[in-house]
Amino acid sequence: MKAHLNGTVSSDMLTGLFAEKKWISSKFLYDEQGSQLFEQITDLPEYYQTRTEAKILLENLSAWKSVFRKPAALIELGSGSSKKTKILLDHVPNIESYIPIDISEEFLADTVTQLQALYPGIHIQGVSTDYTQPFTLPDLKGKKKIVFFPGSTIGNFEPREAELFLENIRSLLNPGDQLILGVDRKKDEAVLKAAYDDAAGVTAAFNKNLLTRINREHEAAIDVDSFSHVALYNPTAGRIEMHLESSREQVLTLGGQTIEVKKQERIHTENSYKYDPEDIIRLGRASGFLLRRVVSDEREYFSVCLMEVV
Ligand code: AVJ
Repeated sequence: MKAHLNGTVSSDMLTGLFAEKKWISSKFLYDEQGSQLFEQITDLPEYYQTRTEAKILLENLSAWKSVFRKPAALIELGSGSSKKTKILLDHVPNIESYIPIDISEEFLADTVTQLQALYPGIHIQGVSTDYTQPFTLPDLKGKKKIVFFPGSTIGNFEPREAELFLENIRSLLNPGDQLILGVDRKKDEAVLKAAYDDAAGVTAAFNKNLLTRINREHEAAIDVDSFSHVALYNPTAGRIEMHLESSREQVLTLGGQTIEVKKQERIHTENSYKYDPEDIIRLGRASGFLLRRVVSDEREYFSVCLMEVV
């Protein structure tokens, strides 16, 4: 039984629930509630990623200044509220244009208005698109391009997808253009696990919100409390995995179709790959970038990588 072959259940979100190994794509974590929960995650004591990256950006201004030695355009993938970008906009001269790219059109328009008022000297032009799909940039008049992809978002791609994605970004650039890429490093398993299974249960709520979303958008009646949040480190793959584990045997009803779930069966909901410099070198080689510099915090929990188009 294939969900998408049947007129009643045709959503991308549900396809994986009919598979042998059940899964839901992590891109569905970010509805309004999920985006708010993710914002809360970034403030958790266990979730070191966001504050570590911000600290790296703020404490290594000379590195970013040298990237913008010549006037250039800054292009951000998945800009959101552009919180981290403000560190660059505030301290780095020579950013002539800023192109925030985000899927949420409304949110992007608000951000552009606010930023333009804050930075009247920078030409700001938002592009509302799903940047994981091929897209085009506005005409930047031959200006040097610097792509900013912070937040370790690259970790949500499968390794092969990450290569194809960066190859696609590479196709928008010219030799000498650069990529500033934020990645979460491989590290002690306990540190990683705590970051994805916090004491306050915010990450658990973020994960379970997927089921709440399915209930709302597909008139399902999944008992959300019968699933628990599982976060584990898969050392072979070098990734954190999130799953939803059923505490009992049950049958889910979705748009007239049923799905049997065994006791302790898991639905795989996210992979978050961790990258060490050697992994970044490999990723760059496969996609047309040379790793020029790795800037990290003192514990080497997180790295901001400077990569150049070859
Ligand atoms: C937004 C993909 C970087 O993988 O760390 C946080 C998402 N998932 N807690 C990450 C997430 C669970 C986050 N990224």
